[in-house]
Amino acid sequence: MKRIGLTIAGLAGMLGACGQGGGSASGEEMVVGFSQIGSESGWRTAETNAARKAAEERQVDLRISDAQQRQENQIKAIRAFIAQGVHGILLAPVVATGWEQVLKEAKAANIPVILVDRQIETADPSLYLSAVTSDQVLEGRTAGEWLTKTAADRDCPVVELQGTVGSSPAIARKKGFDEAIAKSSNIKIVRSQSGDFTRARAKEVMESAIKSLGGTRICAVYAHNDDMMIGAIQAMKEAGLKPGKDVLTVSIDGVPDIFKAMADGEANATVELTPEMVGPALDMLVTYKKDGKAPPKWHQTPTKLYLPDTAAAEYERRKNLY
Ligand code: GZL
Repeated sequence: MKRIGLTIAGLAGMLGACGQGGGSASGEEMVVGFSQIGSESGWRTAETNAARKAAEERQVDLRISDAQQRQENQIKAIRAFIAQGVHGILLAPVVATGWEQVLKEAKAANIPVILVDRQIETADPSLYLSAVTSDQVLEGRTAGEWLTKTAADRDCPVVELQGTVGSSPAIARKKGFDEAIAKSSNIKIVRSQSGDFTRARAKEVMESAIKSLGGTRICAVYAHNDDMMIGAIQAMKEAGLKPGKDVLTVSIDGVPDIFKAMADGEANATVELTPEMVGPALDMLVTYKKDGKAPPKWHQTPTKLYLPDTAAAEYERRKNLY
């Protein structure tokens, strides 16, 4: 957990100044806890780096805890933030369920919680102030629509590499993709398995898919994030397949390495997800602490499809940002 030292008196003074909703809190007086999932992908690391930068720009004392993709670690971190009396908590929930109890404790402590990059399933939406996420169903639909257009002329068996089981992006990106291909009888998912959003696990899953599918030609791979696609590309090349040529690829995030793969002719499409999630969340918290006005329940970040024609330029533009 990244901590910046603060005297108890200093913190008490700030809490007094900020009070319940009103007070003079502005960025420089804010202490915010961020329960981050881990560092499972290039996108996640970029999100954490963007969070640090956003906090510095707003002079917010942001305390980031890395849960190593374990929900119990996130729950522990949230309880620690409550005990420290932070002004707000940001949560990137590794899975969509199991948050009610700890969010009730934050609510009882009058600490607003904002979800970033993933959603939770709850019957009580008052447990969080707002959510800063993309439309993850739209991401899956965008990927599926690209494939239905690109493979309209052929029978297309698809291998799907799902994200972390039970996470909102894995659920939503599958839903959107399935909806998009539903009307195209030539496109069939023949193998769908979780690669947990990591390159290493996805490579293993792709290796076993290639073996178990034997002679079945794989027409396309759909991965819920680019890092899993990079792992799958390595597996396909080691098996003598030509990703980007014989096997179509489409994935989500827009990390530099997928643009490099597209520029090298080894990938075909990516759906961009911005890593800038914490900046908008901090702005909401500062405004909420100042005037007590609740922000909209959802701050939607944009979704955009990228193809090989702009990949080389996009790679050059992004390679130092991540
Ligand atoms: C989606 C985010 C996902 C990314 C992956 O908003 O939660 O988690 O697509 C990351 O790269 O692991």
